[in-house]
Amino acid sequence: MSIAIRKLDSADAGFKQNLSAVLAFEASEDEAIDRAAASILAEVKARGDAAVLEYTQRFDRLQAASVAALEIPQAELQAALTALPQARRAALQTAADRVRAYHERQKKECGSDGFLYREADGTELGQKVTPLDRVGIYVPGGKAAYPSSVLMNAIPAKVAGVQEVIMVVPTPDGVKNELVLAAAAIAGVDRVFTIGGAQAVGALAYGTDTIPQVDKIVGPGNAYVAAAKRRVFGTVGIDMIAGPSEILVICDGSTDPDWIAMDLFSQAEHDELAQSILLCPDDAYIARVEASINKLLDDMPRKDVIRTSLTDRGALVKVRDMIEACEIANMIAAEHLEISAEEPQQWADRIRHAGAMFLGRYSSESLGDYCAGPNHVLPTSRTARFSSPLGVYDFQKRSSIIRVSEAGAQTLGKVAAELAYGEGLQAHARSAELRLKPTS
Ligand code: HSO
Ligand code: ZN
Repeated sequence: MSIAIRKLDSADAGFKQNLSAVLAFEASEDEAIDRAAASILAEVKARGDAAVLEYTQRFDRLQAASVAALEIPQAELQAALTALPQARRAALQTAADRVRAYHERQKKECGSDGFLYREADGTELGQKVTPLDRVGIYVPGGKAAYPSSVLMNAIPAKVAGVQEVIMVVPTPDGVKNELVLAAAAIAGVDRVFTIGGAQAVGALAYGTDTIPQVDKIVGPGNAYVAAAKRRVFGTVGIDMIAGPSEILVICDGSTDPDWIAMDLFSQAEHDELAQSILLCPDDAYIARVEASINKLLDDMPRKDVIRTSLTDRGALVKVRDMIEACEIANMIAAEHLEISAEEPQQWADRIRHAGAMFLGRYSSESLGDYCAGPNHVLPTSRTARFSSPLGVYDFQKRSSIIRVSEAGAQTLGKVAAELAYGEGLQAHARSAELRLKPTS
């Protein structure tokens, strides 16, 4: 059965509206889910461990005498790593090493040591960068349990200097995902608890007798987890709320169409709501990609997910030329952008909005998902217009440094007092003026 993937042409009247309709995605904010998350959070806040135990029993059918019994000891994490087949363990290690190396470079290049400078009168001003003390990583259970995401969330935290990384992972019926545990061991996660859902978010946000309170919670989860994260924001920091995965491919028609078809599949297979779009100036090439899609789909174990995703949210778009492709790509601001072209750099120079750019035909998006090195936690749903990949900087914060000299207090004191009187704030003005030397 051939697949009914939508075809658009930028030369058609109504193209803009049609493209907007394809892109439209409203994260469903279900009120019932939000209410349920709120009540779970309130219970965990009030009753701590006891509530966590009850919800874990109710939702995950996992019974334990105490929350402490739901912690996986480090020895068990290490054992999961040792028990992996050799090739899988080596791949996990290589991925972790490369992700760590990239994020160490990010720490160095993004000026994590802060700065300090001195003005002529001796006043010193600066910025000090410090890591967060303790971070919680939510790892989903079930179909979205990705060991690679454990690496992508935990490694930048550790590189940033976070002292304690606490991972929570729902473990329905007590069935553990050994690869997730092995990834936690390799990434240097400090503590792992087999809890999940809004109750785990609450435990991390408020702390319980057993689970320490964290400063920030990162990592994707289901709708309850997302609702809970939104609600605890302010008590703790949170990362972005991730939407379905997206890939946008710009191709000049020079890449094997099978490669492009499979790249489109690679994100489509995540989720029925995932989005895969091709932009190409060559009609005949688009037809070849479509033929590849139809040829390759049947062999994919996740073909049903891929078919739904491509039919509901995918598109093959004929553009005027590569320049127009770049303009459309900026509008879409995709999570992943592949520029599969002979001379990708000239097109990459035109891109301003994309979570991650994959340049040249050998840079398949899937390499970025696992082991190229950059983070695979990326802004989705057009948020690449204003946000960035998860990085070391998400686990750091900055403090301003102000060290005013005696001479500086004279000049700044007059300026501050003047403005303070303007705001009607006498104590501010007097505080500055008390430091002024009497003029003789
Ligand atoms: N592409 C996903 C990450 C992932 N892929 C994990 C495979 N495993 C994020 O957009
Ligand atoms: Zn992926």
